[in-house]
Amino acid sequence: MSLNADYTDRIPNNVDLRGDRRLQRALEAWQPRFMQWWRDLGPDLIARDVYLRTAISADRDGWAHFGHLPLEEYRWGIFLADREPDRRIPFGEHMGTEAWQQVPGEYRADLQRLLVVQGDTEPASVEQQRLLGFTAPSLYDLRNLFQVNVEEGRHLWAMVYLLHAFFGREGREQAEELLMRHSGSVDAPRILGAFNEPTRDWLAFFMFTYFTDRDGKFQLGTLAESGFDPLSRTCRFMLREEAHHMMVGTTGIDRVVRRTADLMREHDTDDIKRYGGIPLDIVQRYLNFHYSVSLDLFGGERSTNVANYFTAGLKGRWQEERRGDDHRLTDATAVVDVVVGGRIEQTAIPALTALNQDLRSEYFTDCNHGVRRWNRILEEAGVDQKLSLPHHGFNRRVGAFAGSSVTPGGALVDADAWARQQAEWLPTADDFDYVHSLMKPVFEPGRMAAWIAPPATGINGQPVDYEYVHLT
Ligand code: BYC
Ligand code: FE
Ligand code: FE
Repeated sequence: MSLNADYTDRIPNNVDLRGDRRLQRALEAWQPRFMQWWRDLGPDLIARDVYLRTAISADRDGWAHFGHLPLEEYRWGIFLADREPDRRIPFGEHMGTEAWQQVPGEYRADLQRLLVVQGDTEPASVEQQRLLGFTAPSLYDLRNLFQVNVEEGRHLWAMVYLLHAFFGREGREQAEELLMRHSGSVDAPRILGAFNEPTRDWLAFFMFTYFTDRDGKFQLGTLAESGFDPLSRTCRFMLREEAHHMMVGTTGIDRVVRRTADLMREHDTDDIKRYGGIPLDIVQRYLNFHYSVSLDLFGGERSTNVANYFTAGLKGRWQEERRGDDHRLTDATAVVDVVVGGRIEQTAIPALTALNQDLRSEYFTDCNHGVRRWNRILEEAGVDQKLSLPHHGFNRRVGAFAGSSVTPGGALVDADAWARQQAEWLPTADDFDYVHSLMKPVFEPGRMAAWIAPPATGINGQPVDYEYVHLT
């Protein structure tokens, strides 16, 4: 086998790496650093092998391959969705012109910034989740955690490829720095707030994959519209992997809620701690936290950054092509919230500067589907209580509500009132301690921890009691 073929085997790809030796060498130099980072800050629990899905090609049916392998042998590759012939820029001032295959000089800095922010979140989430393996509630869940982790690692590869291939020396430097910032680090934290919060336990993990990975889904959706075609194609492929992360979050919370509801009904009480379940008010507080920090990921409701990205054709709207307007928005206005004189009011601003809110409202609608699912589970179990999303002003650090105290119901209150009631709304030290006390590993095939119901189905048609992970 020639050296070339051997090398392209090491970085599976559909971007013809062999045809670009400089790029190949640059990525070859980055690969061992990635592996070092994975060993240092990736999953701490080392399993013998894990039943993983690996991306092996980008075509519609054949892209995923399942099999047991050690995590370190996962083949992190570079995959772009197929190129659409004659693709046109679907929005902004260049709308209708041919999509770019190279970076337009005037947008270089903005594009690089978007790639770096996107790329920064991927390894951050792996760092946040590194200890969870030790307390997995089942082998099925352990496998899903690892699957999410390797795919977030691949998403880092996706952004590093674009930085290396299109941004020269600066891009390579940025790719290095993606491995040097760390989640929660005091000196070199990750860029966005939510990615510096610890993911302490499995309830937090399910909330994170439901709410924070879902921000990923929506941000990737806007970048999939990008006029910069390689970015668009990369994101289209990433979105297919993201669907699994959504599934892990949605069904994870389903299962917690189901178990909680069953215990409440069986023992006819809300106080299910003594039966080893997670009380619904704790679930609600976790939900309040993860939803609100995820809303911060959309940026401010009024942003010239997002207006510039849109006008330039770099970042579109969710499902841009389905929008019935002119896709330029130069004269349109939109209504956003402002806090003035102790009241929440609405004000009209240019629609372009309100695009973060536009995306956030798409996200809100999607998040609500989950809440409705969980409430149906409660209802079917004969439990009256319901879960709900807190008001979008609740617990915000970014945007119109930063610096204000807003209750989950949407009332503006003073800082004292907030401080008095915060323990009802956000997880308390006691909540963390209690949930932590439940986090005992269950590593016997098919068995589940007592705080969570079994999943309805296994992975890839395998039974729930399949040996998804061999530990030793
Ligand atoms: N924390 O103009 P503004 C994922 C900064 S998740 C800290 O209102 P803009 C994943 C902002 O950078 C998806 N800083 O915001 C999920 C700006 O700084 P500069 C990740 C923040 O720029 C789970 C300033 O505040 N992808 O993939 O319109 C597991 C003013 O901001 C925050 C993306 O985010 C914050 N939360 O929008 C694994 C897509 N929010 O420029 C993976 C790429 C804002 O003044 N990023 N700031 O220095 C973007 O499109 C935009 O940068 C943002 C912010 C949507 C993040
Ligand atoms: Fe990702
Ligand atoms: Fe994800």
